[in-house]
Amino acid sequence: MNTQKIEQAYRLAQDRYSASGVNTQKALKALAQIPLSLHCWQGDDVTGFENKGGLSGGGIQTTGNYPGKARSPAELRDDLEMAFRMIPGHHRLNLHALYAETGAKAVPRNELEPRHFANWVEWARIQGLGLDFNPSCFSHPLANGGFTLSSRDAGIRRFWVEHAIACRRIGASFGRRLGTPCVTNLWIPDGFKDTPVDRRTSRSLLKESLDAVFAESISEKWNLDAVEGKLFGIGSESCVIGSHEFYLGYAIKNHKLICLDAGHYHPTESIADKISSVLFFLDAILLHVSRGVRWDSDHVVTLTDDLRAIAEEIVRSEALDRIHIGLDYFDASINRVAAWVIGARNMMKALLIALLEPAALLRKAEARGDFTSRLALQEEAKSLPFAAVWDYFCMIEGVPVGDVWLTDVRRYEASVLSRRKS
Ligand code: RNT
Ligand code: ZN
Repeated sequence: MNTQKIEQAYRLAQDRYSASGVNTQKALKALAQIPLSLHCWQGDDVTGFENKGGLSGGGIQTTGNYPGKARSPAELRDDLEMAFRMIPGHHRLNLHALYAETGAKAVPRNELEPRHFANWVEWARIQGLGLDFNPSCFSHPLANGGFTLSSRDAGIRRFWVEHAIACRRIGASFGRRLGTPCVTNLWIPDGFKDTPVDRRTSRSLLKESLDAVFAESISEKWNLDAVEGKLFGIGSESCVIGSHEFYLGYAIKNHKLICLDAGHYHPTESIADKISSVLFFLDAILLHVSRGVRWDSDHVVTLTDDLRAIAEEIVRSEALDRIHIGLDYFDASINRVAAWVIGARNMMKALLIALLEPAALLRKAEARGDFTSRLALQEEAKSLPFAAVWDYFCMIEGVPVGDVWLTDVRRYEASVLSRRKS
């Protein structure tokens, strides 16, 4: 697209917004400073590089076999670089323990060390990316029974406790090396397919395990611990041990971050409404922005009302520095680089729309109890020319404007992805 036209359209939009009391320059400045944590696992369907066989039971499922998935850390990093070139702003990368590079030697997950992520850290440093981290308590023989940290088997519990301890240390090493705290998020698949009779024992085992995981004090300057609950999963339909209430309670009592995953609640329950509540009781939160579709919690993020509501609450919170925004979805049925780009651009777009909200007018109307004006203004705001501001943002950030990025990704697909034989 023609640079001058993008600029012209932006100037017109700027005037239009300023008539509603909105400063577009200020919005763009704020947007450029909001990092997203891009999840590495969209690039290879949560496979990792431990064993060639792919997911080996327990907890996570992807569907689809679109060609071209990354088969090695180097390929995954190439794909990520490609994706980051299409996403405006300055972001982070979210790694899972599964993505360790242990060379020829297999290293059990409870023995992982910072050195197994040395290449990732070096690459992140060069790319100017902060790193976030996750223990991988799934896709493993010891997760096959459906229980990890809450297993009735003390040996299995011990293994996963040691893994999570190792991960906190690895997270801290990322933080120290890159000079920005790593959010290390703990999610486990534990739960019952059918109705349990003793939820309490499982939950007390989980609590005990968590206490052991977090016993070592690690500076929050380098590592921030988050815990992620869920309503149900495949194979844990009837009861998830680490439920929302369990972890919210744990996080408040133990000074942890709660991770709110958009796909982990009842279908009409939105995490947007939770943000302003939990921020009273926690220093910081982690979001897993995702899109639930029926029973799946992890579709590619699209620009839905739900996403917009999440972005609005992030912006309205005036606590942007306490909200860590991670993406969490995986679709193996479409081009994986495109999936990253679509979801991340949508998150940024939703944040921009939220930053362009005629906030002062809306707040005034609400404060005086004028809900008619509030509704009228909210609806009118939906057709304000945010697209011109978005195009301009992409342009000044040096990323493709409009759907041009797809041409670039297709080219990459033809020259790189489609040559990968699995
Ligand atoms: C699973 C959780 C979890 C995972 C990633 C891979 O339901 O959402 O966050 O998606 O850790
Ligand atoms: Zn999640």
